[in-house]
Amino acid sequence: MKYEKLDAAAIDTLLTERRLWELARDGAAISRSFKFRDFGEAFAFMTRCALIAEKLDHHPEWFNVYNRVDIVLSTHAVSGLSALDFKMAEAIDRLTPAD
Ligand code: HBI
Repeated sequence: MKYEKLDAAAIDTLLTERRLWELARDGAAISRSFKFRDFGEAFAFMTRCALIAEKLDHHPEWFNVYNRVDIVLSTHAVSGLSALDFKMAEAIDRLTPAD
Protein backbone atom coordinates (compact mmCIF):
# COMPACT_ATOMS: atom_id res chain seq x y z
CA MET A 1 0.00 0.00 0.00
CA LYS A 2 1.39 3.36 -0.97
CA TYR A 3 0.70 4.92 2.42
CA GLU A 4 0.26 3.28 5.77
CA LYS A 5 -2.61 4.22 8.06
CA LEU A 6 -1.24 6.20 11.02
CA ASP A 7 -2.02 5.05 14.55
CA ALA A 8 -3.18 7.39 17.33
CA ALA A 9 0.31 7.87 18.77
CA ALA A 10 1.77 8.85 15.40
CA ILE A 11 -1.13 11.23 14.78
CA ASP A 12 -0.63 12.91 18.17
CA THR A 13 3.05 13.42 17.41
CA LEU A 14 2.40 14.84 13.96
CA LEU A 15 -0.32 17.15 15.29
CA THR A 16 2.17 18.78 17.66
CA GLU A 17 3.92 20.08 14.52
CA ARG A 18 0.56 21.16 12.95
CA ARG A 19 -0.93 23.12 15.78
CA LEU A 20 -3.44 24.94 13.60
CA TRP A 21 -5.06 21.67 12.54
CA GLU A 22 -7.55 19.64 14.57
CA LEU A 23 -8.57 16.02 14.54
CA ALA A 24 -11.91 15.45 12.82
CA ARG A 25 -14.26 12.57 12.03
CA ASP A 26 -13.34 10.63 15.17
CA GLY A 27 -9.64 10.82 14.37
CA ALA A 28 -9.97 9.74 10.74
CA ALA A 29 -9.21 13.21 9.37
CA ILE A 30 -7.69 16.59 10.21
CA SER A 31 -9.31 19.95 9.57
CA ARG A 32 -8.48 23.65 9.55
CA SER A 33 -10.63 26.70 8.80
CA PHE A 34 -9.39 29.88 7.13
CA LYS A 35 -10.79 33.39 6.82
CA PHE A 36 -9.56 35.77 4.13
CA ARG A 37 -10.08 39.44 3.34
CA ASP A 38 -12.64 38.64 0.63
CA PHE A 39 -13.78 36.00 -1.84
CA GLY A 40 -10.98 36.78 -4.28
CA GLU A 41 -8.33 36.11 -1.62
CA ALA A 42 -10.10 32.92 -0.57
CA PHE A 43 -10.34 31.63 -4.11
CA ALA A 44 -6.71 32.51 -4.85
CA PHE A 45 -5.76 30.43 -1.81
CA MET A 46 -7.91 27.55 -3.05
CA THR A 47 -6.23 27.76 -6.46
CA ARG A 48 -2.79 27.48 -4.86
CA CYS A 49 -4.00 24.54 -2.74
CA ALA A 50 -5.35 22.88 -5.89
CA LEU A 51 -1.93 23.05 -7.55
CA ILE A 52 -0.36 21.43 -4.48
CA ALA A 53 -3.07 18.76 -4.43
CA GLU A 54 -2.35 17.89 -8.02
CA LYS A 55 1.39 17.75 -7.38
CA LEU A 56 0.91 15.46 -4.34
CA ASP A 57 -2.00 13.57 -5.93
CA HIS A 58 -3.80 14.15 -2.67
CA HIS A 59 -6.97 16.20 -2.70
CA PRO A 60 -8.76 18.09 0.06
CA GLU A 61 -12.42 17.95 0.91
CA TRP A 62 -13.30 21.60 1.29
CA PHE A 63 -16.10 24.09 1.75
CA ASN A 64 -16.00 27.73 0.69
CA VAL A 65 -18.45 30.52 1.30
CA TYR A 66 -17.30 34.08 0.51
CA ASN A 67 -14.05 34.63 2.49
CA ARG A 68 -14.15 31.36 4.45
CA VAL A 69 -12.47 28.10 3.48
CA ASP A 70 -12.80 24.93 5.57
CA ILE A 71 -10.44 22.08 4.66
CA VAL A 72 -10.62 18.43 5.70
CA LEU A 73 -7.79 16.03 4.86
CA SER A 74 -7.92 12.26 5.00
CA THR A 75 -6.59 9.34 3.00
CA HIS A 76 -9.48 7.52 1.39
CA ALA A 77 -7.24 4.57 0.52
CA VAL A 78 -6.74 3.75 4.23
CA SER A 79 -10.02 5.20 5.56
CA GLY A 80 -8.03 7.34 7.92
CA LEU A 81 -4.90 9.46 8.16
CA SER A 82 -1.57 8.86 6.44
CA ALA A 83 1.68 10.79 6.27
CA LEU A 84 0.38 12.35 3.04
CA ASP A 85 -2.33 14.22 4.92
CA PHE A 86 0.25 15.87 7.15
CA LYS A 87 2.49 16.59 4.17
CA MET A 88 -0.45 18.33 2.49
CA ALA A 89 -1.30 20.20 5.70
CA GLU A 90 2.28 21.45 5.99
CA ALA A 91 2.25 22.65 2.37
CA ILE A 92 -1.05 24.46 2.97
CA ASP A 93 0.30 26.08 6.16
CA ARG A 94 3.19 27.47 4.12
CA LEU A 95 0.66 29.36 1.99
CA THR A 96 -0.75 31.29 4.93
CA PRO A 97 0.77 33.25 7.80
CA ALA A 98 0.12 31.59 11.15
CA ASP A 99 -3.32 32.76 12.32
N1 HBI B 1 -6.92 12.44 -2.04
N2 HBI B 1 -7.53 13.05 0.12
C1 HBI B 1 -7.20 12.08 -0.79
N3 HBI B 1 -7.17 10.82 -0.37
C2 HBI B 1 -6.83 9.82 -1.23
O1 HBI B 1 -6.80 8.65 -0.83
C3 HBI B 1 -6.52 10.14 -2.57
C4 HBI B 1 -6.60 11.49 -2.94
N4 HBI B 1 -6.33 11.85 -4.19
C5 HBI B 1 -6.03 10.91 -5.23
C6 HBI B 1 -5.86 9.54 -4.73
N5 HBI B 1 -6.14 9.19 -3.48
C7 HBI B 1 -5.35 8.53 -5.70
O2 HBI B 1 -4.90 7.38 -5.03
C8 HBI B 1 -6.42 8.07 -6.71
O3 HBI B 1 -6.16 6.75 -7.08
C9 HBI B 1 -7.76 8.09 -6.10
